[in-house]
Amino acid sequence: VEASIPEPQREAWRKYTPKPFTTPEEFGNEAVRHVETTLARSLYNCDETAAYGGTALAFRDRLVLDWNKTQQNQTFADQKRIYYLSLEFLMGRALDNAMLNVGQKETATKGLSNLGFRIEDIISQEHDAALGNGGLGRLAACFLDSMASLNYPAWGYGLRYRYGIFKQEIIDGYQVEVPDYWLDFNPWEFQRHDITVDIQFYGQVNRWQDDEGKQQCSWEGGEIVQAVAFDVPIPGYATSTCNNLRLWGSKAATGEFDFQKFNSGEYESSVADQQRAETISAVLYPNDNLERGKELRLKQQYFWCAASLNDIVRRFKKTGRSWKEFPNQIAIQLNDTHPTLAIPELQRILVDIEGLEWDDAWSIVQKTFGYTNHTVLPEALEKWSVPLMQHLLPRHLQIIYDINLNFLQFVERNFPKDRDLLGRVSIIEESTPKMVRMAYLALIGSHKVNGVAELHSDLIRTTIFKDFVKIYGPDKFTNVTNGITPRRWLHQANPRLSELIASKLDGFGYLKDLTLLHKLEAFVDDKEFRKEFREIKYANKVKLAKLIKDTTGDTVNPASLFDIQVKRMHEYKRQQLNIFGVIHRYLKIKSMSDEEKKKLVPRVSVFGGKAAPGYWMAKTVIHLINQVGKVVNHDKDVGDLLKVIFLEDYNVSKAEIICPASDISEHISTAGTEASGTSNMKFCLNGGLIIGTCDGANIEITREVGEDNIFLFGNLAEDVEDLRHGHLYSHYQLDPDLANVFDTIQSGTFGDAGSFSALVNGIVEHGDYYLVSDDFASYIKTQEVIDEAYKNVEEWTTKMILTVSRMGFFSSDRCIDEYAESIWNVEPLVPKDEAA
Ligand code: OX2
Repeated sequence: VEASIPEPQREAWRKYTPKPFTTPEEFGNEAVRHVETTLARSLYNCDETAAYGGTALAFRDRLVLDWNKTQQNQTFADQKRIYYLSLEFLMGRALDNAMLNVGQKETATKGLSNLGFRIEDIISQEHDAALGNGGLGRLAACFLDSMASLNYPAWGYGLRYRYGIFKQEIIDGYQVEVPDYWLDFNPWEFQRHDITVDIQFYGQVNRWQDDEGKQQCSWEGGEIVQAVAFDVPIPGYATSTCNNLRLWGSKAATGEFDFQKFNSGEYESSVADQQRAETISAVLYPNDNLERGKELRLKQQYFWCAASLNDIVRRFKKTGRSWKEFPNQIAIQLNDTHPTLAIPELQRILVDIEGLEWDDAWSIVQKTFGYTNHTVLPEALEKWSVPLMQHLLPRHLQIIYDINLNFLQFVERNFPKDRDLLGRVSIIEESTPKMVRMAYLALIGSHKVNGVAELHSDLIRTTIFKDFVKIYGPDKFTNVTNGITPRRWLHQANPRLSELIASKLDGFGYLKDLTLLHKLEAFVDDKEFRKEFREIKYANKVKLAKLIKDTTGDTVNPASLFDIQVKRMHEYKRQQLNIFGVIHRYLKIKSMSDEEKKKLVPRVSVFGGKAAPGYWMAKTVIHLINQVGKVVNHDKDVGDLLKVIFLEDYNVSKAEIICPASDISEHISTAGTEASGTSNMKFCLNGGLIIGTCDGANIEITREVGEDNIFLFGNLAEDVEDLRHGHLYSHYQLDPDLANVFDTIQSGTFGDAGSFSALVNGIVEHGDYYLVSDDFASYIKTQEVIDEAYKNVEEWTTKMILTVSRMGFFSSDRCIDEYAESIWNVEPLVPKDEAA
């Protein structure tokens, strides 16, 4: 109260308050002022970097005004809020998104042009915010955009990594990792020097009885690290709602402890403490769908969960409500199991610090949390060793054991005759060492568990969480099929298509209700529309061809069929199947007559994606793709008929160029392994067709676009287990075309055969876990169907248009409304001046 301007002076404040720019001149004023004052650069020293800085700061000012207002409104309204906890937010660039969301891109384009700059050049100065690995982190970013656009009161909580996902360079055909230091100029964050939380690690637990004979616990000693808040504004599209993403950075605590050290002359060791504390938020772990049990990772997880919960609880306590209202005010969503420690942490706060009874606290905890599972791959399911947890978080381990005890007693009461069940569902795995199963803890501590596509949600109910469906009943489990934000993935990435659609649909309303796209079907026979649609696709391919030229030096013909697979490199995603198919095509071309060649559709096979630095097999596949490219791209017999491109350093801003430029994209995981996939949606939304397996969201995409508009192949998830079993217990006959591909690799055509022997042997001798050999023939056949279909330009155009018009379901807006309704029980808070 004391910190606010007194009533009589508020009129003056309102008069002085900055007004948002609306004309190119006003924008120019702001941008130049920032270049000259904030950045201290002059007319004679303003390059594109400085112009980016001025532009970003001008837009930041705009966002901040909305942001302040939104936060104030949300505090006054005092209704239920969403807290989305994610270790990854793969945001990409912010400027273009900010300009489009506040509806001032044209203003800035003109203003910059007056100053002699092209807006594309300015936008591309920005460093990607790459605080994520792949789909999981990008999903979190799309959700932030949707929550703000739909006016949900929501905050994201994450870590402020100093180094995001590494930059990938390809040197001599091999991946080389380069650190991604992205913070030297980041105008989008605000350090909140006043918002810090002390986070404790190690130490021991003391138990005693208080005067009333009640058991008390306290966690003492150990070391303290300070969490500092950095806030990032998240503007909604066509609304003044601007939400907050709070990222925690780590610092040494500035308590007495350090001060003493410092004064007693231990300068060096206190600096060392500082550095040790800062390593907690130093680097994003570069693994996608893989957990490696590193102590520093567990420290990151606790650091971030504890800081976020402290913040959430502090805000709740200011409202003066009683604890049992906590779940009516707060929904916390766990993005995979990475934030699971938030569950025992909230229980600890409520019981040890706030003095609630265990059962009352536990009921609050369960009602507050929801857990989203993103994978069934065993190597990605998090487990932490009990001794490690005992050492780092002794009180939390006790709490986990107590949660487990109560849970197992509950199970025993309800299923008294099933002894094996207790061992199977225990949070503690009885191995050496014992392990804490984080997915079970997340599930038990939440009121809802969801998968991310229908097949995936069915799979978790029937495989990894089968016993829990029996224990809790089916209602605890639900599905929310993933989605993507059409603002970034259509409007921003493909402005011409977005414009064309708006011209047919009476404006851009469809960007806020993507189901309106269905109205495009009425134009499927409109000649002019079809022609423009094709021209746009072609222009996007020209743009990608330029990116390929600039980064690899290779020339590709935009009239070719562009066949694209971009995603993290992983055996389950089967880039190896794709490159074996490419080799097969190469061999076929080599054996063709000139007459036969004339009938062939020229193809460009584009790959992109990072391999985890320690994932040797994934790196081998990158190497093979590059080696195949070297041979094929310079083979005179082949010419334009086939080009093989590996685009280095695939990231969000490259995806914005790539997704609009595909004819076909590949989503070819072994059935049952890809929980959803989200790039499949991005490609379709931009008029690209899909070759894919019956996996993840491909199945629902098929349901929406119709079987005629997608190219499916391969075995079904239900048959995978038997097929694997078959490989292990009998010798199988390799498809002759695949055998031929392997012979070619082994003959040294693509360089040292030895480099690729593990890849080939994994399939030929070691059980072919990902069923490449089982799906190869149908993959090749389907690629031939695609070649034929592509020759028929008219039919292909129809498929493209129908696909786009049927993608309405896959907006992340639809997903967020589903979460809000079925999991969070939260309503939007529409800004006053926007209420209908
Ligand atoms: C990914 C899944 O692999 C992908 O299928 C899904 O689309 C994405 O999450 C968003 O739900 N790490 N990354 C994922 O899961 C995990 C674990």
